[in-house]
Amino acid sequence: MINSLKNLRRSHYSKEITPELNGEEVRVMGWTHEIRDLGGIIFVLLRDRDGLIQVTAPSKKIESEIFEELRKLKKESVISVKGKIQESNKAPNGVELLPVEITILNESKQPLPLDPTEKVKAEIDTRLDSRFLDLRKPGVNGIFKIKSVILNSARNFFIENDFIEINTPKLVASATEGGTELFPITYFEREAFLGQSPQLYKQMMMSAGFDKVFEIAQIFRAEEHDTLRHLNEAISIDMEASFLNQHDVMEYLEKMIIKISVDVKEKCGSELDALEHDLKIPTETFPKVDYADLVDMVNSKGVNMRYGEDLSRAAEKAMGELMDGFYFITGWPQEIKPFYVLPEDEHPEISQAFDLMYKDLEISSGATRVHQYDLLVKQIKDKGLNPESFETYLAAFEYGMPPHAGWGVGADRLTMVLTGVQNIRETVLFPRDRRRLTP
Ligand code: AMO
Repeated sequence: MINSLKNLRRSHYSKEITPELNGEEVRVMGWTHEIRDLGGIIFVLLRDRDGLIQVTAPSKKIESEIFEELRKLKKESVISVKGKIQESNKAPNGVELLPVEITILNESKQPLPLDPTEKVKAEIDTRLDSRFLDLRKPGVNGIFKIKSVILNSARNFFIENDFIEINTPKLVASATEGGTELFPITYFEREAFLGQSPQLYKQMMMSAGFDKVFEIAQIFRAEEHDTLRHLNEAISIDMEASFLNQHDVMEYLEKMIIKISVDVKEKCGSELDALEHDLKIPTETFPKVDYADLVDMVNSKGVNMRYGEDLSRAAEKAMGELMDGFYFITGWPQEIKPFYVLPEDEHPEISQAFDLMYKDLEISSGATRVHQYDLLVKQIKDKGLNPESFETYLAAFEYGMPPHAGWGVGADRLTMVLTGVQNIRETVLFPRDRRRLTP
């Protein structure tokens, strides 16, 4: 029979039940992870958010009614078990529960589309189709506990450094990062787009006098490629700060990455163990590779790259073999960077933009921005864009825009680095890619 919750409440999570509580009575709630019926004794592994606890039911020691209830249990059903704690060197955490009351709160349909015990391994597509079951796996939900720590740690970093959290619109009228990667939508009688980046808004907040802002939010990119590093909906950690240049904000970026790594290592030991990931805390002062030198480095690995080209996948891989850990790429040619990037005063063909890489993966882009109206209009035109589409953005530059700089970090890519997973889809609850719009 399926029961409602009534006044039943959990007294402990599985991980809180330790041998020191021997003899005490507790109530746990969760899913039936595994059931082993040996005739005279039934073992049920109950799984909750944080782990497993074994319920041990010898027919001679418990009421026959409870024994029969346990015998009828199906995998992944939701149960509440009140039981007495006994030390046991054979059970997880060295403890088991002798049940005194069992309540079935829901039953799971059988057979399961996916095995949360991971005895049967599933392909990523099968896993994503039944993501709610996939997320019950301890290793998988560990990725999201780590992501939660990453996002919280980033937020704390900004607050500690006197930044103001902002929320900017995701329904927008024009492109920020170039026109090809936009998702068009119908906005009443007009066409609009999903925001690719808070770029223009975070810059306008500098004109608004907010001085230091950050935003953690979704970005939408209609990129066609189907890779292990691209999503069509990603999370970006963005910052922008006035009266600073690229070097100042690179320092912020480095400090934030180190703080996040320390927090994850400190708070997510068991999750990292489950992922078998040995997280190394990066040391201060990430190496800086000048773009011109990078071209030589890439060519030295037998990958053809000409000055003025963006990094191809082969070039990224070559760099991944040469660089261990985080490093910046600086001194990019102005021509391949967006219109809002400020060129060097003395060498206008070189930009004041940088990327942060982890081995072969781009984690972040940033720059000192153009804050001069005329130069900005010129650069918009040089990119073949129409300044009229940027009218309301440009207005912010006509009435006292301070010099400023900023960056955006791909939170999902950063999660890949800190968890060691190879496919970006692993780091998103319900990923959106070229082929996937559900669940
Ligand atoms: P950029 O376009 O380089 O820069 O994006 C910044 C970072 O966001 C992540 N990212 C993605 N992650 C997964 N899937 C995608 N399709 C995807 N696209 C981007 C990457 C990338 O480094 N406005 C600038 C930032 C700035 O200058 O402040 C921008 O958006 O990790």
